[in-house]
Amino acid sequence: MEYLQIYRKMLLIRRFELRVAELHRAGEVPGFTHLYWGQEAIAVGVCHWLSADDYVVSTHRGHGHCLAQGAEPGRVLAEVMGREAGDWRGRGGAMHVADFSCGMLGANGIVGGSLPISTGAALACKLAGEGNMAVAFFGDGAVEEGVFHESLNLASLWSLPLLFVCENNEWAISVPVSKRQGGRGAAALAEAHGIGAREVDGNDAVAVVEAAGEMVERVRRGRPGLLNCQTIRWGGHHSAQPTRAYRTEEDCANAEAACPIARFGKRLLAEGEATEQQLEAMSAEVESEIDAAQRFAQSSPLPRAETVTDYVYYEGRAD
Ligand SMILES: Cc1ncc(C[n+]2csc(CCOP(=O)(O)OP(=O)(O)O)c2C)c(N)n1
Repeated sequence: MEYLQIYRKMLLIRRFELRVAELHRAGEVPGFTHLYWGQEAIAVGVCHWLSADDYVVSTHRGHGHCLAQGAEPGRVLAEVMGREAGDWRGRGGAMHVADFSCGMLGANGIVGGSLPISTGAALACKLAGEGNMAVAFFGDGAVEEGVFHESLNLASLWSLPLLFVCENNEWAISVPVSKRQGGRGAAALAEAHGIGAREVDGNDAVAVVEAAGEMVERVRRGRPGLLNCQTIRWGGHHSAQPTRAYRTEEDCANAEAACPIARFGKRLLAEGEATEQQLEAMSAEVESEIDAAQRFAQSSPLPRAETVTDYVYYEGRAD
């Protein structure tokens, strides 16, 4: 039953992203947006162990983390579409989706930006002493930044309740990881800082759930951890980028063949956890949830031009 809920959430993220891509092509999403499709098992598998009292900090590819942590699809879509009903009244857009009510502190346009923010959030958790924790999602590109080491060092030194989750999808824009990193990757670097790490197949939902469960347990006991999730980026770096310019047909086909949802669905059927009819019914249900989210977002106005700087700059003083 739990696995069915996990499958449903992965499907929700996939359908959400497919709809965002459609809306982007129709000119309804300002700028461009980085889609999370193909990586759903990671966000859902990790957030499965969190509550709204924990903190999640995300990347530029953040819609999936938001939905996995329990944000309302209509509000997330409204923000992506720049509408007033979004959490930041449409001023933040796709790269700043967030929902503080469920502990989702936000997506982030700065590569590696989730690392220091989550370190601060984890320090706050430790000082509060209430057993909550923080999670930093980041891509393999962030591993090449100095802030990765600074954050690992502080987490280790101060025994912070912080789980680092590297989503190694092989690419940073158009450069493969093999042309950017000389070492043995994020897990080996974490271990050098005294942080326990695990490698996991990020396209295998069950493996992610199990590995994340173990890690979350140790993190809540005050021992930071790192999960290095191997996955494959599905599309272009963002919704408007053609991939064929730098990826081979074979690489793109491999990515789609590794689909975590198809793989999980097959497993649920094989193990008798679900029937074809159940999965079909769930798929229809999720599709109507996305339709409702779109109606909600589209019924909300775009900000009026004269209000464009409202809520952007702080105008008062706290004291
Ligand atoms: C500090 C910083 N440097 C560079 C960029 C430009 N940039 C945006 S996304 C990206 C690649 C990120 O790759 P990765 O962290 O692996 O995440 P992925 O896009 O693969 O999910 C880069 C270099 C940025 N936004 N911030």
